[in-house]
Amino acid sequence: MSSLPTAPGFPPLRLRRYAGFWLTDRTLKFLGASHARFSPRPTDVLLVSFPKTGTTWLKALAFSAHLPSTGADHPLHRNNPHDLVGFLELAGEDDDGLIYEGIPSPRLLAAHLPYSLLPHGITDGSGGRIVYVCRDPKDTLFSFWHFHEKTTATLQRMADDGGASSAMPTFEEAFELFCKGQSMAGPQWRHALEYWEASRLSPDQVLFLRYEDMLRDPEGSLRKMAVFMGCPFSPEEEETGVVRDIVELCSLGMLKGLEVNRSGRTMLGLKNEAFFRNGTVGDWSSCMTPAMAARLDGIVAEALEGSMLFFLKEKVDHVLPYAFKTGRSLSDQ
Ligand code: PAP
Repeated sequence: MSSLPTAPGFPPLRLRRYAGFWLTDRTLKFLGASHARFSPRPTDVLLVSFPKTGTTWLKALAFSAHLPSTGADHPLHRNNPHDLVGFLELAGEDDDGLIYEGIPSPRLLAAHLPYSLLPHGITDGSGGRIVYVCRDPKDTLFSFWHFHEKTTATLQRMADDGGASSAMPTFEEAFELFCKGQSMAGPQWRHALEYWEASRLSPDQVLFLRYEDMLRDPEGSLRKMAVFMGCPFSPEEEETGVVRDIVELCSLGMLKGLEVNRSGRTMLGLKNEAFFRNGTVGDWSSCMTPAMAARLDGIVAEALEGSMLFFLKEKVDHVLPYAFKTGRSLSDQ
């Protein structure tokens, strides 16, 4: 690890560049151990995202899709979604045994890891299915900015452990770092591109979702996820409104208002409330000038050129029939 290039990131943690991504020491330590300590199962479902792109919501929906009802005894009434679906890379460092081996099948797990750095057993086709969610990078950065403001003390502790500067950056400084890809698991566009390519090569193994589409059609997105995860809703469940009930229970307004999410803490000691804010599209415009937005869009467009991946789907619908002919593989980058 000590031989890898290091740089400050946003949030202000020391990051190291490995295999094209900027990663924290904690993630790098996990990578060293994970291949031997994680034993994938064909029934596993892994929820993957770049941070701040819809992870918490995806966890709540996927978890609920596996349960028969949304009544008062539903675990979301007493637990933050992050406490119900654990991150691979946060699995107990000191535990010598296999990671998450105690969870009965079908297991629901999560990761912020790039596709190319997942344990091999997951990506070689023998380790279950992956649901990936992506989000417009401008909104991702803006969401990160607010999360950072709400969790400064915890992030400072993490920064101290990692030897990084814990000084509060300005939004402009955070923007510069994000544009250079220097954020946890960044660059975001490379992260999304790997999963996009994997979803095109193996649509049965990787489902690629967009946060913006989920906001537009939460019920349709949930149905799609449930079919993909192997737990489609039955006609009886459809008739009794289970899909609508799950969407309601997992809505931002509902989760944000629950006592557990207003007061408790979750992984790494982070406040539950920090994971719930506005959940809208285009919020970035209150902090980013049009010139900044155009610059970030340009960086993303250049990185994705020829790949057929666009963060906003309207573009996909428009361009896909033509772009399909010019698909470029990740290995060309
Ligand atoms: P994480 O990667 O640290 O887990 P993640 O959940 O991916 O964070 O991102 C948080 C964003 O999801 C927040 O977006 P915002 O800052 O733009 O508002 C948060 O509000 C949003 N979010 C959390 N829960 C939900 C939900 N149930 N429905 C819609 N959006 C949600």
